Amino acid sequence: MQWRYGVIAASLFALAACSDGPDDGTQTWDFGLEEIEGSVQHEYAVRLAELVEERTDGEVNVRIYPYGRLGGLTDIYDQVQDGAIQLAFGSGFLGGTVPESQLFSLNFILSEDEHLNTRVLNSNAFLKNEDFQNSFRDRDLHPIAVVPEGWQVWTANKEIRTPDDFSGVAIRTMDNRLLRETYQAYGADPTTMEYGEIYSGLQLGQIDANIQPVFAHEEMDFYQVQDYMIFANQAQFIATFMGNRDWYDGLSDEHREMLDEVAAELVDYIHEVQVRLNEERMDTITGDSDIQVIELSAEERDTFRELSVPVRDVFVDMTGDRGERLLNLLLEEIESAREG
Ligand code: 6CS
Repeated sequence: MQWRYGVIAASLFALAACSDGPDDGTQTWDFGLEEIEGSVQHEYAVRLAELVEERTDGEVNVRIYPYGRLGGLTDIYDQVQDGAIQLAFGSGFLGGTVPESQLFSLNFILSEDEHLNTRVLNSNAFLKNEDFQNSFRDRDLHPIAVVPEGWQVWTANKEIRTPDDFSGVAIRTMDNRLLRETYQAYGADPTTMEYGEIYSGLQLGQIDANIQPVFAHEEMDFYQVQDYMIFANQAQFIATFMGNRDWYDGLSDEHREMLDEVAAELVDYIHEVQVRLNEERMDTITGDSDIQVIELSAEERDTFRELSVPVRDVFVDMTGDRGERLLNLLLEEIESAREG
């Protein structure tokens, strides 16, 4: 069944309750997701809510808003920046708000080991790095954790193994310049489109191809209108779990430490969840369709890797010295984790 997003105005008004609770000392933290129920972000939010409620003896209640309840993707970011909600996930569309977050859109900068990548991204050396923190904090946000959700997998209606195969293919990317430049370098015609519009975009032929982690291809039904799934392991889908900066800074020490602790505990938890969800959904896709699955060879991947390297300069042009330091830091931390 086709799924579409829609703004439910009532839920925006419901946010009037915000973080201040009734007179009994309880609080509600509103948490906006970029994904629907059943997704990796939803699993994360549900577990976070359970742990927060448990550790505060019910004093804090986390209210979850799956994708579509707060409007489109950039509406979610606007609301957490303004403090209308307290917590949110931000991924590819966040590039317009936090340009440095496009670091996570660069291709071929991570290792092949997803768990290693997850750990590096949440290490003190990276997550607590001043440049990383300030790239969010300068935009009224505070990054609490980084959540990789699985490899970004291409789908199309034709076999894609080389840049020539991408010629004339209108591929939908999330809305950031890094991704557009990357897919242009690969020879495709990148087109930006809101998450909730992709299914109809594919069905109506406005776009020919798509990029998502497996679980999203399945839960949004995208695979039903595509013939090929191509694994290039060029990038992982990465979201940042973030809070409104002033709200985070204004939390009691007890609540702030508890939130940081819970987020740290969820690093390994959500890694296992995303691996399981992506495997299960892949079984659903292959069991339910005759989609052709392609895994690029090392040589085929190398061709795309070479084309992706100059796009790193685009990232540096857009984000200056801070972006360059962050890119170098991530490359170094991945390399030393690989060697260690
Ligand atoms: O492609 C997108 O727009 C969305 N995909 C996922 C898997 N999560 C949120 C993101 O906005």
